[in-house]
Amino acid sequence: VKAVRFHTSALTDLPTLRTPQGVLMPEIALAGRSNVGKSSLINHFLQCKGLAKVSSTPGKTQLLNFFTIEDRLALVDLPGYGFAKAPPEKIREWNRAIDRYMRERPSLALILLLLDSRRTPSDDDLALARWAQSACKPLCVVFTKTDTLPSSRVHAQTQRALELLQSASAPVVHYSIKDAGARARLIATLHELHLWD
Ligand SMILES: Nc1nc2c(ncn2[C@@H]2O[C@H](COP(=O)(O)OP(=O)(O)OP(=O)(O)O)[C@@H](O)[C@H]2O)c(=O)[nH]1
Ligand SMILES: [Mg+2]
Repeated sequence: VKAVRFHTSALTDLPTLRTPQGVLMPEIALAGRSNVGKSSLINHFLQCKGLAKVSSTPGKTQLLNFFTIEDRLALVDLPGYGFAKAPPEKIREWNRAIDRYMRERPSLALILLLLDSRRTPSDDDLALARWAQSACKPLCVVFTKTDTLPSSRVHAQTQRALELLQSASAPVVHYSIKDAGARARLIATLHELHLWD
């Protein structure tokens, strides 16, 4: 990946990103509970260590962070949901910002719903998947941290999660920042969705 840039952080007053031709830049948003690995995936996928701030403490990303790729595609790192160790007013503020972004962003081209391979999807995960389907927003399910499960268990575990999600038509990607093949799998999926040349 060439020419990767951090563009802006914002919670309200989101930037309007355009290509050099003046067209709205399509955006891929990374959503999922705190600590699932959204920021880590961005750094790994873009091969740019430290670009997105990562932490083992949930609640690291507190703003919507916009990253651009060659001025033609943007990745949006969202705050995590389900993080209870912040003041309730903060959590409400993040949730409102995520909600508004999802509903009102005309350039939102794809939601990557990140799920920890080891865990059962939360009510928030299920609600987001249901909403994406009812609002006809393109969704891709990304199972993260696959390296933390024995490979023999990854399939059964993620299959169970998919049954709960009931998003049969959504593409699925298995991702680990310790797996060099993960990038290529995600690129292939983005390619099929016409978001990657
Ligand atoms: N073993 C393993 N750990 C991972 C992987 N991806 C992320 N992690 C770890 O998970 C923790 C959380 O990663 P983040 O990328 O900060 O998670 P996030 O979803 O951005 O979290 P918030 O910003 O709080 O919403 C960090 O300690 C990462 O090192 C992975 O593929 N495998
Ligand atoms: Mg983060």
